[in-house]
Amino acid sequence: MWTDLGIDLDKHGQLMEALPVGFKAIYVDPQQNRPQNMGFWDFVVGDIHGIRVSEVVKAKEEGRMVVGTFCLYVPDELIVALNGISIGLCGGTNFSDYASEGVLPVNICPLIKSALGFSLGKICPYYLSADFLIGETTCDGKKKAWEILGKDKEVYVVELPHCKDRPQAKAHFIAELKALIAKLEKASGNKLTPANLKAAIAKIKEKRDLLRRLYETRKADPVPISGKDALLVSQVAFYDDPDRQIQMLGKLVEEVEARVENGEGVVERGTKRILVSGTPMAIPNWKIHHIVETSGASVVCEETCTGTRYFSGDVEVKGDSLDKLIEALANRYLGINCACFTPNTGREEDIIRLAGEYNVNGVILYTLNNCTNYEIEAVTLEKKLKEAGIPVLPITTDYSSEDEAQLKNRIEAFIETI
Ligand code: BJ8
Repeated sequence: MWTDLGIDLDKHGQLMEALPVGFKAIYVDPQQNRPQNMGFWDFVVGDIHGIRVSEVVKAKEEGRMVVGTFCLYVPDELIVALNGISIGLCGGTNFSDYASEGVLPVNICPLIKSALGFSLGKICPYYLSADFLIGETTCDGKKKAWEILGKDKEVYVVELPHCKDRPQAKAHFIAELKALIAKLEKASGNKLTPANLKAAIAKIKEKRDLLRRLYETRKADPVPISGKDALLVSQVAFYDDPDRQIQMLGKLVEEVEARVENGEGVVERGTKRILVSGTPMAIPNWKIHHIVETSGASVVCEETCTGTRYFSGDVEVKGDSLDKLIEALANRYLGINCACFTPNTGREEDIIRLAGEYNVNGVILYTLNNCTNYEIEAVTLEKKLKEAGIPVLPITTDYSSEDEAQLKNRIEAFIETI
């Protein structure tokens, strides 16, 4: 299978050796009393390029469309409705950076560098399996990255309106969704109908509802699941089969809800509670959560695209026609508060609301190096959070381990003061 996919066997082998070692050191060894059902997610990491890749390859052989995506603004519902498979391809490690050297400037966001490295370096079987990629016009780095990736594999770009509160923004986004639908119909050989779209909306809602229930349990003190485990659940949801996710998430949620009822936690009651807000944390980026949770505090919520932004807001269906359903999709997706929009005051409101709901002691504003949009918002957010009486620590970092000791000092000092 690897040879057919064209994988770089050497580099891929190195990655497969390194990942379990890192996972054991971060997830298995330091954590106590994890929910039993996390065993599934441990297995998924151990088998990261195993069963799921075989499933995707088999589905492709059976004629199903496989699409790689990089952003929450690409609606999974459309791909699922057309019997396609959607795989999130954002990169969360600097392992692959060597492969994007020379095609990207040094000072670029690590997420983009990583994703391009995995793709161009032929290390990611999901990328190699994809029929095509769907990019989007969110940040400048991504926009230009599509031009580079496009030389290796077809990239279809969805153009997002950047002033999303304007009335014409919705019309523009709907037109973009319709163009995307035409592309997906052609690639899949299937036709979007009100029936298959409604079924896909219901399936994705079921997955989001379970993630929402999981997050609800994190409002409890003691918290029944670590931030690291909750983050892993969200990271895997981006590429695993939605039906399997619904089944396994259902079991996990029942277990952690029972823990809340019994007052059982992974840490002692009264442990300091942290909300992390900012750029997404693609697998295997566990850096900040690991530092926080080995410094005497718990991450109880993430206002990120690998956190609340992933599941908040429902597709409110108000009619049976395809047009009404597409409009409902546009409404839900334009409600996501990413820093690539201007203005983006909804994010500020979200963080302050979440800080209250999760009863946090402090907020870490997390930004990946060279992510201008989130870095600029962090300056304003720091002031707003302080005005609201919420302790805040801004952190800008990348995927390397070089600054870990320094970050640990800063985070420990922050936790002591809150
Ligand atoms: S909706 S956060 S997934 S764009 S970190 S690549 S913004 S320079 S990932 Fe994102 Fe969609 Fe927004 Fe979410 Fe650019 Fe920043 Fe890098 Fe980023």
